[in-house]
Amino acid sequence: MSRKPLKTYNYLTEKIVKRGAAFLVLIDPDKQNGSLKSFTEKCAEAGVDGFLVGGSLMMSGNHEETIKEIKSLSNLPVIIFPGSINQVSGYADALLFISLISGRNPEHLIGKHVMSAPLIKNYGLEPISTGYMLIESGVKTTAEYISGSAPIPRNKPEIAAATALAAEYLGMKLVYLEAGSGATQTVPFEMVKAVKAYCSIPIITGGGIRNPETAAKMVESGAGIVVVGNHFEKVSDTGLIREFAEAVHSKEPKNI
Ligand code: 1GP
Repeated sequence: MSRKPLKTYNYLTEKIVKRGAAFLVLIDPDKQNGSLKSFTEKCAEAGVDGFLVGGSLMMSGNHEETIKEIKSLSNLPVIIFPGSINQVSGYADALLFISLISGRNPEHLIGKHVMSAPLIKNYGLEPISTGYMLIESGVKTTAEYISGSAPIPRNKPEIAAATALAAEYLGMKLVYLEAGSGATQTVPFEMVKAVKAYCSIPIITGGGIRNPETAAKMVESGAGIVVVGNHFEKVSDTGLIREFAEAVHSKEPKNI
């Protein structure tokens, strides 16, 4: 299988340039209680730019079947957000090749990558090199517990900025500021601003974003990609998803 290199990454950066930011919805195969078909269709209709699929654990959900089903229902890109090596699948468009740079656990900095790189190559999957930073959000998150790494304290934006700059200098393509799925507190806006002021690769952020106002403020603060997952597991009508998409898309589409 061969795909155009950086196709999905270029799609995302083009969204950032043309619409101000990109809006991704996270689908955790473990947390699918409603109809995936109807949810996927609602997202496509509401102006979502793509899907992240993954989770820290795989308790019951079928990761690959979920990817296949989303791909059969929409033309939007499906990007794997891997919680483990067995979430690598050739059916997706791309994969966030995440290195947990807020932590000091070598397995999550480079170990898992060595194991998964040949698989990614064999599948022809587009890896998007991503510096992944856990940000303290009030409670211990699954990612924090599983990875055995401490998050960046929320009152230390300068640590986040320096870490993001290191990611940029290492050649990473995105920097992910993560409060954790279902977090009670999102990544602080001040931290997003500090990272934006210091480094020039796009910022992706998520964790605990529950209303369009917060999503819009993330973009104003400098986020290029906003992710919502948990909130739509509870309420997911097309109108609400559209409000989020419009809040993230700070620029109107040009009718050329
Ligand atoms: C989690 O950033 C994502 O990895 C999304 O978080 O599920 O809280 O929206 P939520």
